Amino acid sequence: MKIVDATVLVTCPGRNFVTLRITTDEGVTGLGDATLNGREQAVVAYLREHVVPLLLGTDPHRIEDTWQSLYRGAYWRRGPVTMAAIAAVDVALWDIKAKVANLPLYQLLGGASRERVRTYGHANGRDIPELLDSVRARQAEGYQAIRVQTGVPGLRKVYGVHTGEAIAHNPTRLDQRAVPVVEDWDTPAYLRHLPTVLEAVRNEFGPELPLLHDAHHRLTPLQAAKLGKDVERYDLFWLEDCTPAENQEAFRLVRHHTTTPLAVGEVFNTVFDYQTLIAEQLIDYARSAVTHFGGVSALRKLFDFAAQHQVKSAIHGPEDISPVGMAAAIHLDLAVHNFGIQEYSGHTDATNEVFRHAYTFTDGHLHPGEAPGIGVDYDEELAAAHPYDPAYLPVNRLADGTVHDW
Ligand code: GCO
Ligand code: MG
Repeated sequence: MKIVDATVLVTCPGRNFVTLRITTDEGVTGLGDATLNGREQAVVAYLREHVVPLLLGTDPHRIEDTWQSLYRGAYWRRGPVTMAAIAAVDVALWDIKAKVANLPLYQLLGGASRERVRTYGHANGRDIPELLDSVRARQAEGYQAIRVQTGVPGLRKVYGVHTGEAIAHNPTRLDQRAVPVVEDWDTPAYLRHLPTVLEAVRNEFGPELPLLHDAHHRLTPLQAAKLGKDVERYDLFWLEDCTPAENQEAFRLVRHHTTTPLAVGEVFNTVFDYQTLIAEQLIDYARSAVTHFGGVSALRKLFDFAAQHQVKSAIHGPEDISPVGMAAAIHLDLAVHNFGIQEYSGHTDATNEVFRHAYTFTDGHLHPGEAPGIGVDYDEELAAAHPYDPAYLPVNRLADGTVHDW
């Protein structure tokens, strides 16, 4: 079998998604997600200019060899653009292999280790009453574990709290291109506020509901240690990205001061980003996306390493991972033994129409379905009705204007 075509598809049914479609000489197609939110076109160019020419004529069954030649052959290792491009190839090739075998992908990954995949959903509110309503809404949708984020008194707009303002267009620029939304930040105000939020949520919903919280890289290790300790009595399922994740050693200080479970990894793209964190058991959950980590092949190896150190999987699954990336994640979730939880927010109807998928969401749990491959079809005609729309992630600034981690 030979690869005869590899096409990069870009669509924006509500937000931008980049998809790689590989076709074989026998007419089998495979899909891979290559979406890197806010930097989409870098991956498009990387794939079109540097990867597609290398794929044509090669054997789609040689997934590991193709992965190694794209990784080692580039010489320039790692990085989100390279690893998102490799991920798209990897998942598209797994999709083809599983379709040829006429099996859902999870069967090739060792078969199901569980009946269904537990998820968590996102609840948020500008204030506590709005958050409590949002938790109720997620519960009504079936979610059995919920991430809680709120506004902070005195701040206009913070991460994870929706205000409807997604893309800002700059009226002073003639080309009207999107500019990043500016959010504001004050760590002491946040550290004072969050325990009161968790107190209110526990009072309302009781001790059993698994609760998660994302600090989104905004604390120093000492502040993160203090927060973890302060909120121990609220029994979080995890505290996510409590301090900038690049400095793995920083987690030693956090870990030594708190028993609040820690989750990290959505900005990582190789196992090397995790070496100290996992080997020293400084975290409890590894949170990378299939889409940003070099695909199913690489994430599977990460989770096998993590399993040796009691670290569980928690694949990153925000709305900016396409249904192709989600499907690949759900197959892996069903198969790996050390599964922890899957993040899942769903997608807009327009997105689900472009990416018709076999996976289902019932009672807070996902199942990848039994369709051969990853179980996603891409409707190119519908996709063409949603052209690329440039958008940035927000930028965070302190009261005096200093840029802070977002
Ligand atoms: C999460 C993440 C996302 C990221 C987003 C950036 O926990 O799901 O923090 O919300 O911010 O994926 O594109
Ligand atoms: Mg996060």
